Amino acid sequence: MNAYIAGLVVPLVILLFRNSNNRKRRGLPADVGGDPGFAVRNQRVTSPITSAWEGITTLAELFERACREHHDRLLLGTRELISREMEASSDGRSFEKLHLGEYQWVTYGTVFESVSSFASGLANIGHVREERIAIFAETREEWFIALQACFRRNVTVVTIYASLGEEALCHSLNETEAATVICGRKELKSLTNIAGQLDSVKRVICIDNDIPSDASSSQHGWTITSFSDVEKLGRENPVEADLPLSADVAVIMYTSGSTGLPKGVMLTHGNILATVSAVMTIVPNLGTKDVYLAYLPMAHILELVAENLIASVGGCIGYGTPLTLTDSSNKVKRGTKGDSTALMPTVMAAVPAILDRVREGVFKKVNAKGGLSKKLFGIAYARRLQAINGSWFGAWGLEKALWNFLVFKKVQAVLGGRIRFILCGGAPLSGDSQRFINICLGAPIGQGYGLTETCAGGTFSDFDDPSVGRVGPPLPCTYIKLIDWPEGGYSTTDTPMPRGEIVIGGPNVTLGYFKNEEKTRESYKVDERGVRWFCTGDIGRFHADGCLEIIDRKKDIVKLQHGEYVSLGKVEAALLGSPFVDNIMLHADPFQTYCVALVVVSHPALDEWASKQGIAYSDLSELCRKEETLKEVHASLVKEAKKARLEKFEIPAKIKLLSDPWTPESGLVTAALKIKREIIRKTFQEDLLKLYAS
Ligand SMILES: *[C@@H]1O[C@H](CO)[C@@H](O)[C@H](O)[C@H]1NC(C)=O
Ligand SMILES: *[C@@H]1O[C@H](CO)[C@@H](O)[C@H](O)[C@H]1NC(C)=O
Ligand SMILES: *[C@@H]1O[C@H](CO)[C@@H](O)[C@H](O)[C@H]1NC(C)=O
Ligand SMILES: CC(=O)N[C@H]1CO[C@H](CO)[C@@H](O)[C@@H]1O
Repeated sequence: MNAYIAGLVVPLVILLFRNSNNRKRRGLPADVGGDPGFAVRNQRVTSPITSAWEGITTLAELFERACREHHDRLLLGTRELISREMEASSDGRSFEKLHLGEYQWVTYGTVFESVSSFASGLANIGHVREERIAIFAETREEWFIALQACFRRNVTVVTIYASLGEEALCHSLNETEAATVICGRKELKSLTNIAGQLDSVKRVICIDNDIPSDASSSQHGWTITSFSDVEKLGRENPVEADLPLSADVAVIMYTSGSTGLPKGVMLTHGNILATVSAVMTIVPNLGTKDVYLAYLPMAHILELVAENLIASVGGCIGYGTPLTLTDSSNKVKRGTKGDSTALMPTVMAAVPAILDRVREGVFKKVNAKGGLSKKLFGIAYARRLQAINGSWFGAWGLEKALWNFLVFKKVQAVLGGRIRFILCGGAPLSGDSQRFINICLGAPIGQGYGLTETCAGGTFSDFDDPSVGRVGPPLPCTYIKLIDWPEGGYSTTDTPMPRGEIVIGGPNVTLGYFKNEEKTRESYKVDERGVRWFCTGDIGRFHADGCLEIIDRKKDIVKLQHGEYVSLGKVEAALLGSPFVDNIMLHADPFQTYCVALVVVSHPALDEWASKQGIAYSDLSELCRKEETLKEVHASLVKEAKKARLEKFEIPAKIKLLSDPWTPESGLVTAALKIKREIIRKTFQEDLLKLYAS
């Protein structure tokens, strides 16, 4: 074939592919009951699926079946701890570094024995099945075993984030009257601190064997047993399983909401099974060859679903932590392996904040190297971006192999080099980060949209969909409906796409909030056909191919004094593009005519600017107070706002610069790093008032 013909044919093929790709319908209109609106279902199913396995209706049955089928395969792996060391940094503070060894594996058969023994042990130590068990621990092997053991005894598990504050911890234990708490040594300390306020807790099971003596004091009113002792007790005195039904509540999951005390969402076995079944149909060829790196909190619905999914198909789960994820992670002893290089996973789950961090880290490294490697990376990245833009066709072929070999192999090695799929959820992922993962890791991202209230079920993007910024068609277990929201100016008759509040229906929609009927009635509805619907408060629009895009959030829209609507989330997303901004919260007061913003500055960017300007400063907070800094950052925000074509009233007229980052520990952002508006507003109340007064 001569070059001329090739020059004609190749674009033609691409064009055809592009069109077929664009035309591929992923979601179809659905006939549903309830409030009128624009409803869509997944093209794979005619009505929502409830289970992908015949005769399986609960997670307990699913796990038992998998253990029978994959008896001798490896299921759970944990790294051996070789040593803990303290390392001093240059400023005199010392940090703990871990030296971790290889993964030590146990088979499905062995895990099933542990689960059965632990379940029997629970009965032996006096836990009756009507009582609830709270698991308050970091993601680890024992978490999974305890969860499955509770399922086998039809005990409802209360899940609590290990990073949750004491007030919220007390509230969730108290509200659910948890009788037994399973925790690690570190969490035991928080528990001991609030022991006086816990009336219901009778037993504590500590996962670590070295139980601190002050925790076992009899005055706390609880008995304390180690995890291994409970298992041993059960092995010696086996008790029959007491299996649940599909409609029984498997988990009460406390979500670290952005406002007030956390709410417990009741998830039935049927709910979680529906989501697990649906996600299974989305990830291509999921099976016994897959290795999953588990490090997100198990108290997050995404992780809970992912681990149950992997364990149902015969894959293996290796445990890690966010602080030991890669060779260069904070807690990894220099010269030793991070979790991902030790495990070499094929599948990972991630929240956008983590992928953003990976992306920044890689770009920083490339920039620091400079010279030829930077140039080569730039060329390779641009070529790949062009190739996959709009067509997954460009994702394959010789050129990809070449660039992978020359440039991206090193990036892929950071996560072990074998990643073939990334599940992403918890918050919208930026188009840039999605592209980065597509290109540098050469792996598709399944981006999910869902809430704990819908058991993470909502939408999920198809692996062969190359577009960015969208969250895919409805999962095969859900209907997604848009309904008009006139006050916000969104309607299902809008052109070019129908827009409205997102309402999710189907078997994955949970029973509601535990002991909170009022809130449940506010957000959940059952239609005349018996389908449950959850009103998300998110605003979305449907593309022609049936894929959803999240465009706004109801609560985050404020009407200014002159009647203009400001969508806080939209504006923040645009302003985050400024290099000076690490985090930002826009504040709009309905009694004012303009917005203001709190800006957490990015230290490196500001530092670079200051040294270029020759501005001397002793600490960052001093630099943040300087008039010229304020001017520079504001100008940068205005630039970003113009780029995003924001209206004048949407641009913060005044800003306050903050030097301390917002972290989950400070309580200002959720564990998934979403900002907690109410809390931030309260914390910086005076600063906000001053901004309006000045
Ligand atoms: C499981 O436990 C719940 C709550 O204690 C109970 O209502 C339900 O009947 C139990 N299910 C079975 C199958 O016994
Ligand atoms: C816990 O519950 C008890 C009664 O059940 C109540 O007296 C106490 O105030 C509650 N504590 C908290 C912190 O909610
Ligand atoms: C990707 O495609 C879109 C439209 O198809 C175009 O507007 C955009 O400039 C392209 N980007 C790159 C980097 O090629
Ligand atoms: C628990 C629950 O909400 N179950 C419902 C799931 O959806 C089906 C129909 O899609 C209903 O019949 C169930 O009642």
